[in-house]
Amino acid sequence: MLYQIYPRSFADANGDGIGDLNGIRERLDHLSWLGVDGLWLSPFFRSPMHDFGYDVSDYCDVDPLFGTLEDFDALLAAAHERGLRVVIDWVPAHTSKEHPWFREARASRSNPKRDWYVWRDPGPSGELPNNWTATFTNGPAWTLDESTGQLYLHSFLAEQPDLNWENPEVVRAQHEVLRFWLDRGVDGFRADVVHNIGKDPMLPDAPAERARIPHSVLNDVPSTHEHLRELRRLVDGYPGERLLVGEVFLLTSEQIASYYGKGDELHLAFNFPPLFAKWSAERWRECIATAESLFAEPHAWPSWVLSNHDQPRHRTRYGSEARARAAAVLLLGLRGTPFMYMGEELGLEDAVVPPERVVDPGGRDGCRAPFPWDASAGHGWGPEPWLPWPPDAAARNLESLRADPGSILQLYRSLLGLRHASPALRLGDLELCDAPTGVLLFRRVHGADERWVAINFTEERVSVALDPALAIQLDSGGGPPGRYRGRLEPDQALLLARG
Ligand code: TEU
Ligand code: CA
Repeated sequence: MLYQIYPRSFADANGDGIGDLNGIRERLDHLSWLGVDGLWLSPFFRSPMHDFGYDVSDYCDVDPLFGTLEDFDALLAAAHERGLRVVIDWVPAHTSKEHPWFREARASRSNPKRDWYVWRDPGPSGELPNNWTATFTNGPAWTLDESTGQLYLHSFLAEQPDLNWENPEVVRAQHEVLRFWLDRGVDGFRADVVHNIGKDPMLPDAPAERARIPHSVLNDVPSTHEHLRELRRLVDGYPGERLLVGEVFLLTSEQIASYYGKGDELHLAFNFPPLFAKWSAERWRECIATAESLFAEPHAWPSWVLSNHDQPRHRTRYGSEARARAAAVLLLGLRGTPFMYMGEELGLEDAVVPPERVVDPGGRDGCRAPFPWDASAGHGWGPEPWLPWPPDAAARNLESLRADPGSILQLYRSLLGLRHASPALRLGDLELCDAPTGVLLFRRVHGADERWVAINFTEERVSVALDPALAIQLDSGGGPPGRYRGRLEPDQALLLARG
């Protein structure tokens, strides 16, 4: 289980209202107590913050808002002391407009770094090179650089020019970035929109029916796979286990699966279709069957994610705490590597952000609300944090939920403990089993260890016959372990074992 931290919103050590690296270090006990295996930190690098750190102006330094390199080293050491892995974000496909590489590139057409980015001449009447659209604005993915008279490509904001990975110097420079952090001791990288590093050299128009879809979601070319094989060799060349998990933001699981190569590209790729699946047994059954067929060993391994810093939280999407609790059993019962997003363990909903406080160009502020640590007015933060609190923070905060044995927080902790102790849950095969409409039932087996997960996605009580030798180990609804009574309550999930 990897736990995603969005540094701005986790914990603020110096009291400026913005989370920082020292804040994370001071709160590591929470993560050890919860039972996660490692952290993934969203970007904390130098950045003008047009995309809140996904616009990097120096890959090898910490933004002063978050601290210093020494603070990072201290965080890494403290995490490792507790046996927690640390995976950091790496944004290979674009830099900030303020990165020295781009400043040089735009200085003149003949600058040696010109070709580190993607430039084209406008047509005679200012026509654009193609119909690609940028994420967030849905405007053109091209912006004119007035002083040199050429257009540069940006799959995201105009402040985020795309790098040209066709240029071997760019590849070398990005490899150096990875070495810098691997040498410092990080356990791996979450590679941001990594499918977007390669580009079709012809830069062809997107098909007319897809012209309005941001091009970053369509870009899927062979050259990227060559780059990934090199990156995999680089990462695997380091001692210990280092992880390369890629954000492959493409439309289908089939496309995503191809980024594992033959076991020689990404170790893991986020499988996003389930993140967009609605609360439905039938839909989830399909997602699991697809993952079982596509992310098969030895070359691949599934990953599961319900929430992150880009999408409305699943507690908000699914619409109730009962469902969020059942979803926790689902997430931690599946075969593969689960990811959870900070605050998921509190059952946080998205904050309601009034228009005057919206700051993200993609409108993703709601899921980035600060983490409430305690019941006090400041919830463990000094002054007002950079975004409003999630709903109900007076009751829904770490301190209050720790004191409540029936809370969703305690449910997550129990589940993580059970998963750690069970080879079937961590490593076992998964078998989808027949179940009544609206119910998802699967079995996990590893050697003599066997677990069952049963989830009722409906609003009705449903009778489900199970092997009488099975007993409840954990009930998402908070009921006691022990005898299974032949039925599931609405939105209830059970973890069962031979008892
Ligand atoms: O996200 C990639 C991406 O495609 C999403 O931005 C998605 O299109 C959007 O969130 C839909 O709401 C990654 C990062 O996770 C995101 O935070 C960055 O903004 C983006 O890349 C650019 O680096
Ligand atoms: Ca701070």
